[in-house]
Amino acid sequence: MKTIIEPFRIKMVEPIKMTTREQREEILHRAGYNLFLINAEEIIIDLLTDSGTAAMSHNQWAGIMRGDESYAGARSYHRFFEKVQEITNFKHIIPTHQGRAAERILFELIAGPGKYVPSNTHFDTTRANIEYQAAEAVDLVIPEGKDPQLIHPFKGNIDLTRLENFIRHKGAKNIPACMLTITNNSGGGQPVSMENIRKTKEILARYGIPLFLDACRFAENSYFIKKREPGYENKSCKEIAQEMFSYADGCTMSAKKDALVNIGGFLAMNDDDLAMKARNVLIVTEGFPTYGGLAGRDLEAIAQGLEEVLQEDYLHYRIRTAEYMGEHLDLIGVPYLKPPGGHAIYLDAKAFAPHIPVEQFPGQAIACQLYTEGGIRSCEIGGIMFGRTDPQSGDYFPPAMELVRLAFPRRVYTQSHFDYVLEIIEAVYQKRKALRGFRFTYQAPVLRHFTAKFEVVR
Ligand code: P71
Repeated sequence: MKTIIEPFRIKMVEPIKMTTREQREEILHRAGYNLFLINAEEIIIDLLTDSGTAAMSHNQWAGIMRGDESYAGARSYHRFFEKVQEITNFKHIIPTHQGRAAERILFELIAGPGKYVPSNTHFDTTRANIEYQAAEAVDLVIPEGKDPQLIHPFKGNIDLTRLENFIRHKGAKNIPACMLTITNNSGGGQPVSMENIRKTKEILARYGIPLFLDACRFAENSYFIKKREPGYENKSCKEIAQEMFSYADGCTMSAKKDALVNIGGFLAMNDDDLAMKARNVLIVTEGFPTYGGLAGRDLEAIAQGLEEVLQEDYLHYRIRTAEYMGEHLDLIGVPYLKPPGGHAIYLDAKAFAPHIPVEQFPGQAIACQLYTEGGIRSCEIGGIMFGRTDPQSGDYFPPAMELVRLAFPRRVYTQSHFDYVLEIIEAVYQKRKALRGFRFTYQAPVLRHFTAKFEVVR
C-alpha cells in the first residue's frame, strides 16, 4: 500500500497560518537568518524538532483530568512508576522535568575531573552535562555511522573494539558509566542493534562499568530491531524494549519524545546507593521524589503515552513516514542520510550544495531556502551547531557531516503535509545552484546556534 493510513482520527485541530513568499523573505531577514528566532505562527510546517511537539491522544487528555496533584505519593506517580517499571524493570524510577534534568543529576553524582563517559554518540545536552562536571564525553560510533551515503541496518552501533581499547587505555576506574543513545540522534536517528547492546554490556561487565541508556527514542529503536534483526520478527515491541533495558543498569529519558508528551522525563537505575543520592539532589533542585518537577497530570500522560507508543500500528506508521520521505527523495535524486532514521530525515548538505564551502554553512543555506520557498522550519545540524574555531589560531574545524534535519512531530502532520514538504524540497533542489552561504554577524560563546545572526555571502 502506497498510502500511509495515520492510525488515528483527528478530533481537535489547530489552524495553520499561511504566509506568502514576500512575507517569509521579510520575516527571515528580520530573524537574522536564524530559524530559531522565527515565531511559530510564521511557520507553515514546523519540523524543527520532534521533542515535546507530539499530539496527545484522547486517553492522555483524559489522564490529564484524572491527574492527582497531591504533593507526596500521588496516585498518578504510582501509575507512572508501574508503567515505567513494566517496560524497563529498573528498581528506582525518579521523575524529572525533562531529559537534561535527569542527565544533570546523574553526571553531578558520577562524573568529575579526570573521568570519561564513552557513548555511541552523545546528544548535545548529554555532552554539555558531562563537560559541565569537567569530565570528558567520548563518541565511539562505528565508522559506518559517519558516512551519510552508506547503508547499514544499525548505524547507531558503538564500535566494540574501540570501546574495549578505550577502557584499557583510560582505566576502568576513570569510567563511571558508558551510555548508548537509542536511537542515535546526532548520528541521524539510527538504531542500535540488540546484539550491540548485549555485547556492550558484556564488555562493561568485565570491567565493572555500568551501562546507561539514553532512552528518548527507545520505542523507535525497538521497532527497527523487530524489522531488521534476525530472531526478533515475532517478538512484540514491548518485549524487545524489555530485553534492551535488561542489559542496562539505568537510563535517562526525555519523555518529550517516545512518551508522547509535551514535557517530562525520568532517571532510572538499579543501584540503591546511587538512587538515594539522586533523590537527594532531586529534592534540592527539582522537587519531591514522587513528582520531580512535574504536575501529577503530566505523570499520568506519560504513563498513558508509554502504553500507546509501543503499539505496532503506531510504530509502523511512524517509521513508514520517514521511509516514505526517503523513497521520494530517492526518486527526485535529493541526497540525504541513508537509511532514513526513526524520527527525521536528514538532508546531506555537502552533496546537496557542493558549491558552498563548509565554512559558509551549506546546511543553513538549505534550511533558510526551505523556509522562504515553503514556510518549512528545519534545523541545521552541521558547522553552526558542532563546528569549532580555535581561539588561538583561528583555524576552523568542521564536523564530519553537514546535515539539515527535518524532524517529525509525533501524530501531528498527515501524508499530504509530507507530500507538500517533498514538493518544497524538490523546488529548492532544482534551484540549488543559486543557494548562497552565510557568515555570522553575531554568535554567543556557547550553544551559538540558538541565538546567532547571519548575513548572506554575496
Ligand atoms: C531534539 C532534542 C531537543 C533539543 C535539545 C537541545 C537542542 C536542540 C533540540 C533532546 C535530547 C535527545 C537525546 C538523544 C537527550 C535530549 C535532551 N533532543 N537525549 O532532538 O535527542 O532531552 O530536551 O528533554 O532535555 O530536538 P530534553
